[in-house]
Amino acid sequence: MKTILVTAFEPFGGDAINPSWEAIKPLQNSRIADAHIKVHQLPCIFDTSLTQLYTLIDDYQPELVISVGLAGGRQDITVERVAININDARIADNAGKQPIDTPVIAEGPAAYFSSLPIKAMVNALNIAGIPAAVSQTAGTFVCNHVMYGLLHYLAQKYPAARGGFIHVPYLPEQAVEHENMPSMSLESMTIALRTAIEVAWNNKSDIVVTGGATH
Ligand code: PCA
Repeated sequence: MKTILVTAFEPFGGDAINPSWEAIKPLQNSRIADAHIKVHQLPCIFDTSLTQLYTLIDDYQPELVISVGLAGGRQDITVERVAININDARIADNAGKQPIDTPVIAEGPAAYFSSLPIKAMVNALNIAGIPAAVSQTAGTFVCNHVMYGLLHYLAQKYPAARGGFIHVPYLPEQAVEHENMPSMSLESMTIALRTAIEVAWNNKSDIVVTGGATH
C-alpha cells in the first residue's frame, strides 16, 4: 500500500486549538485509490518540527507529503506556491524561539516551488463550492519553514516524491475571539483537504487556469 503523509500543527500564539489539526484528524487511515493517508501533528517549533517531519518521511517513505497549517485572517483555503529560505518570526514559537532573518537551511537555494498541482487543487475546491486560492507566500514563520524543509528534504533524498503546503482559515469559534476575522467550518475544511489530497494524488502535473485563481 502506498502512503500519503499529511501533517498539521499543534496550537500556537495563544490559541487553544489549531484548525489544521482538527481538520485533518478525521482523515487518519482513510484511503485514496491505492494509497492510505497517515496524519501526524507537528510542534509549532522551528527546527524540531523539521526533525520530526524528516523522521516521519523516512519511516513512511510516502509518495506524497502535504503539510497543513493555520493562516488566521485568510478567508480561503490557500494552496501555497512557494517556500522561501528564510525564518523571520513575528512571534515566538512554542519553544520561545524567535529567529529573525536566518536561513531555514544554510546553503540551501533561495526558494522551492510546491510540486503539487496547485491550480488543479484550487479549481476542484472552487467547483466543490469551497473558497480556495493559490497563495504566493507561506509567510516567514513555522509553516514556511516546514514547507521549505519538506521540499528540500524531498529534493535531496526522495526526488520522486511530491510535496506542498495548504493553509486553512480560522474556525468560526476562533473568529469569535479574533474580531472581524473570516472563518470556515470544520466540516468544509475537512472536505476541502480530502478533495485537495485526492486531486494532488491523481494529478502529477497542473492544469492551466486562465485568469489565475490567485490572491
Ligand atoms: N500556522 C503558522 C505555524 C503553525 C500554523 O498552523 C504559520 O502559518 O506559520
